[in-house]
Amino acid sequence: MESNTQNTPLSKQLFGEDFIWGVSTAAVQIEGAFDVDGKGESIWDVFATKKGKILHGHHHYTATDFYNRYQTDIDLIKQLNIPNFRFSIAWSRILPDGTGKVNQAGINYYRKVIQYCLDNGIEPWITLYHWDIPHVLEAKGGWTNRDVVDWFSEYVAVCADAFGDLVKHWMVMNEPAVFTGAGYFLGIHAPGRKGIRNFLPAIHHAVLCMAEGGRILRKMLPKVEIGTTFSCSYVEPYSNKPKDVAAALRVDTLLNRMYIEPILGLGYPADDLPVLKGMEKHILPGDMEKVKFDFDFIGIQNYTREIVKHSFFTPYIHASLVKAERRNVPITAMKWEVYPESIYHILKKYDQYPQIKKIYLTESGAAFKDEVVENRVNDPKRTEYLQQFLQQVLKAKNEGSKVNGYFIWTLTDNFEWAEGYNPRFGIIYVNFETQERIVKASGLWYANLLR
Ligand code: GCO
Repeated sequence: MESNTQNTPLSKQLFGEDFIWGVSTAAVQIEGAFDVDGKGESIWDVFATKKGKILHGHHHYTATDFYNRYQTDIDLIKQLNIPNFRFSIAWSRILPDGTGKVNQAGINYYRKVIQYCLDNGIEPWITLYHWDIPHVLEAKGGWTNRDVVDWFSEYVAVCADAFGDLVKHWMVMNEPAVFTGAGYFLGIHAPGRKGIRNFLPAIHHAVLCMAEGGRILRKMLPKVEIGTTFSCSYVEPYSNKPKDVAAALRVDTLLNRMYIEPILGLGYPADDLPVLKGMEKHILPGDMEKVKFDFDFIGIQNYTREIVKHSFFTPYIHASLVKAERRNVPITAMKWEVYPESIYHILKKYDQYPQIKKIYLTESGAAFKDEVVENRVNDPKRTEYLQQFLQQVLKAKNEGSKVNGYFIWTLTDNFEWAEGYNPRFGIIYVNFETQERIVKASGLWYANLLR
């Protein structure tokens, strides 16, 4: 039965006492300080030096200077009444050479951040891998080299040991579909590799690492809550023509099923996405057992929906996305369709997997052009998007969804990967010249909701 929550004003009580409210960030996008205190090079540090890879020649070398300003930003989180803060650890701060020598300064830094959260009554949520493998490991093949399972396992164990006394919520990985797809197939994100030859092994190794990372955390920290996060988009066919419907199924499999199903013990969905059959040569005996892990929660991240049609000329997938701009629908600064209903459908889909115990929405947000007027930023489109999105979450929750948490992407405007600094996703505005922060109207709205 569909419940009608569309017209109920939002309040946090409607989501229940134990619903988790938070905000999300990622190391590369905010920290800056890319070469200080013993940090090694990450793939993004190298990618940013390559001409034409990042729009306007932007780079993340300073970003929002969170490395030095973490206290200011955590103070702001507190001011906005946000009880949970999700951030990632930069592998190359902890293990500058990828493996081996541990950089104590890196550990000390994150312990200070974590302790400052705790001192302010904010619960830290750690993501172990948000797309920044050390460059030395990429030089040995990175995610395409099966040794990454050993490298990653070592890194996870070092972090569990370093932060396990303080941190109760862990996410092994952020959006494997994006870092393998954009980084190892399309070449538009670091490390900039292309082709199916790189993509297929990267997928399998990322899935192995997610499960292995989960096992290491559970063994070393039996009491903490362990999850991992996936990017999801609601996929619909452009028309009812069988070819478009079949194309939509392939894209849905690629975007929404390929990484989670092996983890849940269902194997790779190669029947619905035949190109995955090419992965067989990377799967060793026993691997399909190793890719399973019983996560305490699954993190879901959703920004939009995709409309798909058959495309004879697109290799492997024979499908293409019908761009939102061409569909005459409202779009964000990323040119993504504004479609908050997407999350309702996504939740319905993931609720159907009995293996999933709990879902947190670990990212959701929207980039719009912001303007500072008299030291204020009025961003009604963002607030409206976030409200409508939450209405859809509530609707699903009232219908029995396993969703029990929501983290806004993101705290401050930041480095949006290959798009540089132009798309602003923050609920806090950043002047990148002066590093001044201004809480946007959307930030005040969130603070009010969480009061
Ligand atoms: C993600 C990305 C974020 C992006 C956001 C907007 O996890 O999806 O990690 O880093 O900034 O998705 O594109």
